[in-house]
Amino acid sequence: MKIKLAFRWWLQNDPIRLKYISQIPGMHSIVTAVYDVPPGEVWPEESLAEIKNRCERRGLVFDVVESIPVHENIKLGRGNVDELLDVYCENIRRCARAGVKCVTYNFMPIFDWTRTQLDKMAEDGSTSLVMYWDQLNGLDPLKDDINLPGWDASYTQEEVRELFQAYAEIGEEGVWKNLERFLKKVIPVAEECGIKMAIHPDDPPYPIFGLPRIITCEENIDRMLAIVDSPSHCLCLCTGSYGCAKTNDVVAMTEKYAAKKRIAFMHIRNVKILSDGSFEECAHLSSCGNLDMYGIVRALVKHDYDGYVRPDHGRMIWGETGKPGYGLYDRALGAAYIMGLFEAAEKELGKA
Ligand code: DNO
Repeated sequence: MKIKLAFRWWLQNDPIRLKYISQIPGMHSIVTAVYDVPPGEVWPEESLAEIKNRCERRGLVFDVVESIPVHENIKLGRGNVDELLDVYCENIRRCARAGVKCVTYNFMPIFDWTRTQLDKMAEDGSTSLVMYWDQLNGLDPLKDDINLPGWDASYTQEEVRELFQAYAEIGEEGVWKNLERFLKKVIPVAEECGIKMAIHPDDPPYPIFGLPRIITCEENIDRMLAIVDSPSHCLCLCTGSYGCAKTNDVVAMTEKYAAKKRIAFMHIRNVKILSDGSFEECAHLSSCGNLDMYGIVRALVKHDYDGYVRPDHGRMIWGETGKPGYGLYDRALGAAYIMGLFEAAEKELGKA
């Protein structure tokens, strides 16, 4: 098998032991980051070395970082951007020295993913993350206090309002311009030190509260990839994020970018879209949601994908408690299922 199976682990904040992760069949890589340094600051090399050593003691490899966060001033193109870009590049170099091969990041304004509830209970008693439009509609970020679960609580509501205004002023084209500046500076450094940068899509891939979101669909991915032509300029193709917009054909997108060798990291999970466009995260099996999981894996195998794959968000099952979306049990089931799909696709395509 060419792919490297990976698992996200939250260091000291994770109740899951590395030993248990290493017991998942086929597990290879740990995906993590230095989480105790704020965006815009340099990561201590000792922290990276410690992660590497801890993983190695369990027979795992620390070679994927998720994420080096992009400071808001870079996305807004204001203030000390040049200094922040230098710090970003320095972090890439330090990761490379610690053995990292792939760095995930995103260019989402203000917040990472958006959900309205992190523990929605399904009929079988499992819980998962959901986004329901009726819980978002009617909220005005410039007037109301917005405290969605999972959103960065370090901002005051006043700061959030100021950021919303700043993004409204620059709009989508402003974000594109700032992404271009970021890529032109960062990708050559990554290429030089043998790291693939993997951009995570906006999750969900459409505007939330009018915030400009640009990594959303095939057309925009093409525009983004054309900014810098480098084998280090890649996608983190998150099936569940792209997949919660019905207009995205995730199998076709996987096929296209795998053929171009522009996928470095696959986040594989399924998602169930409801009639009003709301969505629920569900178990990994194709039959549980809207995505054709075999189709996605088959497209990867067809183009000899040899990058990283991780089971993405799982449900909470079997009474497990912990970080929503990041329990051990359902993600381990996801990993086993994904490996099964790879084995089947390799046999079907004569690549076993
Ligand atoms: C959600 C994750 C994202 C992802 C970042 C990458 O659980 O998929 O938070 O790590 O967007 O920068």
